Amino acid sequence: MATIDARETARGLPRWLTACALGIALSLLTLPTAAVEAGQGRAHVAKAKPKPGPRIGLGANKAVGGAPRPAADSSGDSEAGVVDAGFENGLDNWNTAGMGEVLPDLANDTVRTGAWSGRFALNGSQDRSELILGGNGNGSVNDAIRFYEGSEHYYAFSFYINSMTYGEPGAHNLIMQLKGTDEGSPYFGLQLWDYEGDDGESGGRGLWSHGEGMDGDRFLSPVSEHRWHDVVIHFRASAHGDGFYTVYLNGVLLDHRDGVTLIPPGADHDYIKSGLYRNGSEIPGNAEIRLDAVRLGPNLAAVGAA
Ligand SMILES: [Ca+2]
Repeated sequence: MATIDARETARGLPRWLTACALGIALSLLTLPTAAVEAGQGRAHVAKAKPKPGPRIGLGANKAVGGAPRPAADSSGDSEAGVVDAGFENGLDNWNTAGMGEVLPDLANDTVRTGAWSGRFALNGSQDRSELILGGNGNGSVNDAIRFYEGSEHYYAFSFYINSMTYGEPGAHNLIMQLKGTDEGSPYFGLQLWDYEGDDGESGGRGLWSHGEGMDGDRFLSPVSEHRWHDVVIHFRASAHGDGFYTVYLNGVLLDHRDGVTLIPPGADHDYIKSGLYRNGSEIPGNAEIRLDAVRLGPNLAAVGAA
């Protein structure tokens, strides 16, 4: 990673100039306080106000700023703005609004962090078993975490394929989506497909992209069953082409696009859905995944992926 070394930038300057610059900087730093004390310069006070943080609905999330942490998941929990949805306290930091036919449950036989993971299982022609990020585990969507224009975050999760009926063109099989508040398809989604590709050779069985913001259905990587895969998504939401995303799989850069729209037309904001979303009548059969180590935060370290 490229880092800027402050010593390097100062090295070429004469010592008096460095001292002079430091003096000016110090006086600028103290200026607003002095002006306030003298009863002048209200404009300085207004300018000095901290900028509001990104608009995510963290207010009611119990895990923000110091939740009980699983032993194996020890970094970053105390950092402000980190949401830990790793299934250690039931469905804490999730809600079940719009979950589909099957309520996800908890399992402790296969976990990525702590003692529990989330289990999402469908059979027959069942369509959906999903959770929305944000909330206290009940059916209210009020505490869903919302991503408005310019919201930039890191979202990490791990998934484990226990059994899978894979999707194909005409049959969605999404495990994660940035869903808009419109009625249409998400502009960002990750799905499990088994498809040879339109040209018969550019596809495969594994992880595929989905949605307008990702340039449609594209094969991203094979993913083996019966092992954990760690995903990190760095994204900035935008309704008008000012967004970006970067997807890492097991620590390797998988996909990146700049200048993309991730909030669909007609939507006010995005939210995160995770689990299984498929067209069950097109691809009937058993499908079961586990999710764990789900975290939303402002940087890689905060989501435990540094
Ligand atoms: Ca866990």
